Amino acid sequence: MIKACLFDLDGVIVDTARFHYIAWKSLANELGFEFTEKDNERLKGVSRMKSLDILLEIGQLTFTELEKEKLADRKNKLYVSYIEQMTPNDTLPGVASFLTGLSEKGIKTALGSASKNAPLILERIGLGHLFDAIVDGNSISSAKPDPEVFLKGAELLGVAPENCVVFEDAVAGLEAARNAGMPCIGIGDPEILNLADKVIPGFENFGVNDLIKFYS
Ligand code: B16
Ligand code: MG
Repeated sequence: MIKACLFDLDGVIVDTARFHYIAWKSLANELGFEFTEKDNERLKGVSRMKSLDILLEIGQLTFTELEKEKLADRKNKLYVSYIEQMTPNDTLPGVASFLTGLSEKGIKTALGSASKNAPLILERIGLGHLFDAIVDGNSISSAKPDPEVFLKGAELLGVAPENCVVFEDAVAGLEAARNAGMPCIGIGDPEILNLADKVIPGFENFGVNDLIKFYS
């Protein structure tokens, strides 16, 4: 029985992956190497510092921890300048009505994101009030695929992991859901997200009744 839904942010509620991509690409270019959209797939759902490590591995460059902090900060400033321009229109189709539908059925909701910028994004798109709990990169110590982000969300909602459903667009996020013992639905490509119970393209043609039916 579903009592709560936990949502990843980037790639599920909003499409901020393209902003991450152009900000990381700009840093890579400054450092003198190319960074492709295919390379960017490896960064989805991964923390900021882990993302930088992957980027530097692609560029075959090594830096001290202090230099890496500065590089990550540079990328983040550029990324924030993009997300500051976001409006409620940047919410992915069907998301707002799906969240409202859950609340009407008494199903609780939590955000489970790796992003430290989650509060700013929620403020820009105006959806913060539709979440009963928020867990993001500021409140966790272990990144996905560690289950901490989702276990913390379930705990804040007072719901057992097996009664939660996670919505995720990244493999690391689905692994985190599985590690938390939670059912999960992938948003995106079924071939990549094969750990999920079901994969949907988004919430445009998937309502709360479809969710309840799928897990009954
Ligand atoms: P920030 P999610 C993740 O968000 C992104 O998918 C990932 O690409 C990013 O590196 C990570 O947040 C950290 O983001 O730099 O804003 O703290 O998909 O878990 O909502
Ligand atoms: Mg994501």
